[in-house]
Amino acid sequence: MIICLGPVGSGKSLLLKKLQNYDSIDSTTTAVPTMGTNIFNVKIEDRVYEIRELGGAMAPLWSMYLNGVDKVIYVVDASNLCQISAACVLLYTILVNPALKNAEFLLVLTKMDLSYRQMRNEALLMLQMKRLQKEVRQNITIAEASAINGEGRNEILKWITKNYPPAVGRQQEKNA
Ligand SMILES: Nc1nc2c(ncn2[C@@H]2O[C@H](COP(=O)(O)OP(=O)(O)O)[C@@H](O)[C@H]2O)c(=O)[nH]1
Ligand SMILES: [Mg+2]
Repeated sequence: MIICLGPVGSGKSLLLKKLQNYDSIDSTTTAVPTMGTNIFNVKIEDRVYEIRELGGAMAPLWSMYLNGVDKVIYVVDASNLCQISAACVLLYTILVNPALKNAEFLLVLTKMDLSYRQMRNEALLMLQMKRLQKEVRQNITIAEASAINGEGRNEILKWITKNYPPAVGRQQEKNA
């Protein structure tokens, strides 16, 4: 299974919507905060991948959903450096969770349309990525994205499909 998590308002829902459908989002789209979990079925080359979003507000309960997870998409708002240290703590707590010791991680710096390149480096520094990558055994890939202009979309889709058996035949669910 693939899960997507990150702090409240970091941009998970909008990013997953953008992965589902390139044309569905523009600057007029508004999002409703996720209270529980959302399932997004993302179709990539005729295969459907199920991605479960865990709302940031339920971070204390995340560990209940980690069994059987192969891939983790961790979303950080790159335009909001004030949120970064909280994002770092949450990321660390899931990286050290035994259920995820063999999982692959994708760290997505999103809202790059509001950010600028230097802030990306700043964000990675504040997340202590260099140190984390040395301390944990999982492989962490880093991507930059924007749900508004579609930046990073292809890279993320490629990461999802890499070495991954698809969840075929599942019923397409409607996402709120
Ligand atoms: N400019 C910009 N705004 C974004 C982007 N992604 C999300 N947002 C906005 O950030 C807010 C929170 O997004 P949402 O996807 O609901 O966050 P979630 O709580 O992580 O699911 C919403 O107002 C979105 O419109 C992005 O890539 N660019
Ligand atoms: Mg959400």
